[in-house]
Amino acid sequence: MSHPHAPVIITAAICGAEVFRAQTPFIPYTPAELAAEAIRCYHAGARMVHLHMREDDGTPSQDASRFLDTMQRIRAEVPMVVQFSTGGAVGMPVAVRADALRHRPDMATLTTGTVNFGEEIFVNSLPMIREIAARQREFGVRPEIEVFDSGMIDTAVRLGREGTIELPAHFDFVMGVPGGMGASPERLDFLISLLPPGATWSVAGVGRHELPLAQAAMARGGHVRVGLEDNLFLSKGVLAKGSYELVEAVRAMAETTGRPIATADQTRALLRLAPIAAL
Ligand code: KMH
Ligand code: ZN
Repeated sequence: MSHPHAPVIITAAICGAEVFRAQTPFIPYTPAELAAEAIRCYHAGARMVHLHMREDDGTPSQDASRFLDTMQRIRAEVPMVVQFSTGGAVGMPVAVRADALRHRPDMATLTTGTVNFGEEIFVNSLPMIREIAARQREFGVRPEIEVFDSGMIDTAVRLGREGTIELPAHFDFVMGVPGGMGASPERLDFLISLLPPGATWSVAGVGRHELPLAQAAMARGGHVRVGLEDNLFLSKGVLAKGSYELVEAVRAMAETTGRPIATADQTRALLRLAPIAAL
């Protein structure tokens, strides 16, 4: 495990595919709104943005030109790691989910297993995972392994052995999705115990678990993902006015825990990305 006072990377998951204006007026939809929110999150302390796309009316989308537009707007302003979702919304085919990888974001997600997702199923068969991973390799995009249940870590290790993904890798534990693993510090300790050598990891707690699990991750030397994709509330009954407010809350936690916010260069080094100077 990394040192408990090591720099922390905060990832902002700013829109996802399941949150709409009927639930919160603060969810961004358009590339301009998404980029503005990502930049606010950067200034609040986030060093990576996890992006989904929407049509202007909020319909979930994996439109490659919208991804590119958003990434270019962000990169013009801040040195933030840009991570595209390849999960998209439940039911999207792999060709749609993986299309935007050709625009070469720094990273993209790779979920290494199928999971019940509320009343639906987020399908990731081994052939689907291999296809997305192959496109990531083709375009030099580093995966973030999305883990919704513990077996997904074991699968990632097997995929590493067969050469489908490069290990060590960065893992994100999404904890508290109904149908996936629950959210608790004890489960987090178990997940950490399964990681292959050299892995880095973050935690995304869903709903009311978001900030308590951020604190648990911070205390264990891990990294943290927060944002409206995972949780709408800053405190009980109080909507966050944007993902940036959740990032600010984690930044305050980092200060009291003695974890400095990673610089842009430290972030890229920790995630094994090319330095900014080489871009
Ligand atoms: N929207 C979920 C079905 C990812 O971004 O890679 C999948 C998801 C994971 O959010
Ligand atoms: Zn996502």
